[in-house]
Amino acid sequence: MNKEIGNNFVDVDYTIQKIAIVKINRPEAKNALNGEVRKQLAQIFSELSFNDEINAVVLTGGDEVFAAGADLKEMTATSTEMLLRHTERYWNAISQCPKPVIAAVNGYALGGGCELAMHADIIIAGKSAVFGQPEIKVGLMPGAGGTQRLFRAVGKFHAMRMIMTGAMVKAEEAYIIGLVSQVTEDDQTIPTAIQMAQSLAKMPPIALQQIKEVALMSEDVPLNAGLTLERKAFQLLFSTEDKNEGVQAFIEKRKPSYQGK
Ligand code: CO8
Repeated sequence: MNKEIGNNFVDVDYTIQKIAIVKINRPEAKNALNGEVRKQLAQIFSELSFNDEINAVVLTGGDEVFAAGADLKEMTATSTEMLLRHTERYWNAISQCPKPVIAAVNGYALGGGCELAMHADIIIAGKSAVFGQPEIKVGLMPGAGGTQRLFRAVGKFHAMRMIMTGAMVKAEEAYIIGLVSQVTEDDQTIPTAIQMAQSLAKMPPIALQQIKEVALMSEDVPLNAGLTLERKAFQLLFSTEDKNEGVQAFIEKRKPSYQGK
């Protein structure tokens, strides 16, 4: 089943069991993230967050380009108008998706596009992928996590170079500095992400969601608080049927079958 929303700027493919492939589809503007694209992404991720049939999500812009940033042709608003757009609500719908999200990036992931990729948990980059925060070149600055998530992902000196100079970073370098998880041939980017999503979809979903929640929280809390959160989540998993199934399957030397309970 292929589900299309609104002006079809974002497609969702549900044909593979347990996973959703979310594809930005605005090639004429290099998948630039205009308000409508962001709204549709938010709607889709909100739906996926509650969809019990889906255990993992692939987010992509297709084979040629991930997203060339916010739509520069929509940048004529005043500060007040920008504030009233409350675009953080759109981004929150993605960052708060409790399921694993894998970004499959070919071509440009610039500005808001790079920030969008960084909303994912894992980034698979084709060799053509180019990451950057070029907002400075148009008199702006990152506005959806570029000064925060990028800084945490790659550290101060790589982040500052990218944010302050607008330097573009190709896939291989992005891998070296820790901005992507894996580099593939371009024609393997989406298949690799799908394969990874399929293997994640077979994992115990409650454990995966706890890992995601606790690991992302580590960026915001002191070590001791984070360790306590981790311990509590770890203990919680002892009440899941999936934990019993996983351990029992190991002992019986068979493959586990997880039910998300
Ligand atoms: N916004 C609007 N349209 C765009 C954008 C964009 N960001 N990027 C490309 N396009 C359009 C072009 O205008 C062009 O349209 P047309 O055919 O009508 O002239 C079409 O896409 C094709 O683009 P190019 O001809 O420029 O293609 P090239 O292959 O020559 O170059 C580039 C591709 C390098 C991606 C180039 O288009 C470019 O530099 N784009 C702008 C990149 C940029 O500066 N991004 C940052 C934007 S600011 C930002 O993201 C702030 C984030 C803040 C919060 C997040 C909100 C989402």
